[in-house]
Amino acid sequence: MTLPLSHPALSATDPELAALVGAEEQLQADTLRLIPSENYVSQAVLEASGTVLQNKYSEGYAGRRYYEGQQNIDQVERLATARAKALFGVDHANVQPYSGSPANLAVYLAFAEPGDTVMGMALPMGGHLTHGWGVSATGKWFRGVQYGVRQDTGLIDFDEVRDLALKERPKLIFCGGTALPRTIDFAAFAEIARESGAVLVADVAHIAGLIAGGAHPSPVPHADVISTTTHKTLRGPRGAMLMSREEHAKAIDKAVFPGLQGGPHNQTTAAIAVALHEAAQPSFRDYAHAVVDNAKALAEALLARGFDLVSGGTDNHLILMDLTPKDVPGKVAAKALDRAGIVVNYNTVPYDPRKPFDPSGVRIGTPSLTSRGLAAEHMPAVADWIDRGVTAARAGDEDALAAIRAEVADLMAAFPAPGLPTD
Ligand code: DSN
Repeated sequence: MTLPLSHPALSATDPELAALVGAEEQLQADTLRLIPSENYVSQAVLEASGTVLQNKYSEGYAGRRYYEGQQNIDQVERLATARAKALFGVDHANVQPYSGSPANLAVYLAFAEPGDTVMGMALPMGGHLTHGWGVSATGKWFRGVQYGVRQDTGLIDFDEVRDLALKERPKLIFCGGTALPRTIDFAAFAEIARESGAVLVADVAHIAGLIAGGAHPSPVPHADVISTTTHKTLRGPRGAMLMSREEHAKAIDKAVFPGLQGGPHNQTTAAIAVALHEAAQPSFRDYAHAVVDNAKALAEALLARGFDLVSGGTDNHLILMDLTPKDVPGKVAAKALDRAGIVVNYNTVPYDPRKPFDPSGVRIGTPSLTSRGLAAEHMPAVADWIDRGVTAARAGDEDALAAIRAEVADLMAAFPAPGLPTD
């Protein structure tokens, strides 16, 4: 289905750029987007993020700015902050971090000194770069020690985490990550952080929407600090938030501004406020539970087709597949699936013998397709396309990939994506 042309002012001023935006809209409409950290924002979030609020500088915090003319901006930020506090049940929220990595860097600035030991899950095990991984500033300026998952179960071994924490005495312990298909046991991490004298940081970027919708346990009251992006399952604009108990509020605010950032992106703050308002509605609870139901249904359908899933399945929105038994490298499969209109990302699996740029796995998730209204009954068809796509990747069968692409576009036409132009 061809989408109508949109963005008249942009088209008039810069047709070249407008054409690229139009092409991206068409791509997002036609394809099955399975990258677990992506989503479709609502039209309301999209509108809020494209407003004149971005014309305004507002270094500082509401009521304490370094520029005048904040009559409306202060209210926007207060609204976003109040909504974050109410939705997640926290004492304090800072909605200014530009994205997840700066948010996490602000946590280091608030609680640690360069050279201090910090602990997080190793990136190839499912952690995040900013949890002290070597190539990141957090691993260069701090001493990162890393835990993983057990090779036999794909699950975190809390005895190993405790032993490491008691031996290394890190200033910070990060829990959460980017490729974790299972429920995070915040209470277990909190106990270890208490025993070892560390600040516990729950990085819930991937699962913030599930937490808000009651489909994953909350890190409140276990974590000292909660870090999240706002654009994944939470379905807001690209941005981030830091939340904490009152005792840490000053340290966090000071670290974000003036410690790390200048003026907040007010148009993003506004769009975060809208997303938080949407996430507080009963329909968002349905959405969050549907994301998990769909992921479980998809995992079952993939297992039935002989796929090897890390940890044997999923509790959340995400599935990590090891394609070694299918005899196709993750990157080859991801690129073939892309040609078939199924957008995934290649990913390391725990104990991956291959390199991160050419790993054994593929990471998929259900936040986007659930936003379009696909339900558990559609997951066998999705698994079938993945299965046929991986088989075609192994065989180099471009005709089969093209056939899948047409079938995918056909189904997606029946499920219009939020925020994309309609007639
Ligand atoms: N890039 C994000 C993801 O895809 O999980 C993590 O920052």
